[in-house]
Amino acid sequence: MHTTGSLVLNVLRSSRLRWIVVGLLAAVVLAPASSAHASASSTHLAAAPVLAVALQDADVDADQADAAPIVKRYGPFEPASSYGHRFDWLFNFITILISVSFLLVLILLFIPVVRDRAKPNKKAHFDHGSSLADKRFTTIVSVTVFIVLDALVLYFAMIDLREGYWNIPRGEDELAEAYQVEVLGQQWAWNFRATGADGEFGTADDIVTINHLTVPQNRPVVLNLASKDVIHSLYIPDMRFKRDANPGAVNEAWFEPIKSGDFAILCAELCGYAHYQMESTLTVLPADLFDEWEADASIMATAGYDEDDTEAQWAWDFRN
Ligand SMILES: [Cu+2]
Repeated sequence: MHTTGSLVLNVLRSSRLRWIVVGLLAAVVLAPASSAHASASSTHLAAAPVLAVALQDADVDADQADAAPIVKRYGPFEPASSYGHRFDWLFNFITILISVSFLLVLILLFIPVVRDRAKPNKKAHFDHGSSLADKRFTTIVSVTVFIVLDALVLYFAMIDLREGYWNIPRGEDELAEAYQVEVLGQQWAWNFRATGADGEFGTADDIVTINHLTVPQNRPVVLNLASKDVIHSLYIPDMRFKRDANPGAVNEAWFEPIKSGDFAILCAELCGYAHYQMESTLTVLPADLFDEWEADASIMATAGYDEDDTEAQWAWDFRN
């Protein structure tokens, strides 16, 4: 207790540390006040199409009512997409590679520290390593490390990108099997649009939702991403998926869910003070349930379609 007390006193005596303590206390006191302000401003989103709210309610019915709530996890978790294991493998590979290198460097540093430690009558000798032999040794070690670590990681990363992340289903045959979605980011919500039963974007039966995307299991989900205002980034950790949504451009991406259930969707680009409100839900339904859901949602969308609501008609020609 005595040492804890004197430590606190020492901290308060040091002027720089004192300000850090004051800052931390201020952060603790002010944090609840600022989040209250943010949620008060979220009422702006009430202007979003009524249809989306209706659909959100609709897909929580019957089949979804007993679905488990999203579990907040902090730590490694199994990928839920067909290419997720690739990125996990690469991540583990890099972690092991740099851990081994780190240990090796520590050992190499430790050997001379122990071997050449201070002894009576032994004087330290300073060497700037400027001889030709030293330069040669340094060059060989640097080039070897670069080739073994960086080039190897780059090589595996390129394979995963080419065969996984960049391998977007293209062409009529592949697209016919895929589920197409247009994603429009805005401060602070995700707008999702699917074609509905007619397979065409920009028609009355488009399934438009806010902060909730429903997709089929075991079918590629092909996405077009854009933004209304600033840069956002669609992030679905379980799918090992992340892609930016930029204003003035349409980005293409894809993933294939191999597990059904509810998963978290986030925005991974700090896009303003209510950035956190973009937390959304991805629902992956097995094929039969999905077909039912799609048919229902399409009918409801047609029923709720309002020609005059131009703000809700943001579809574009799907890019692929
Ligand atoms: Cu955002």
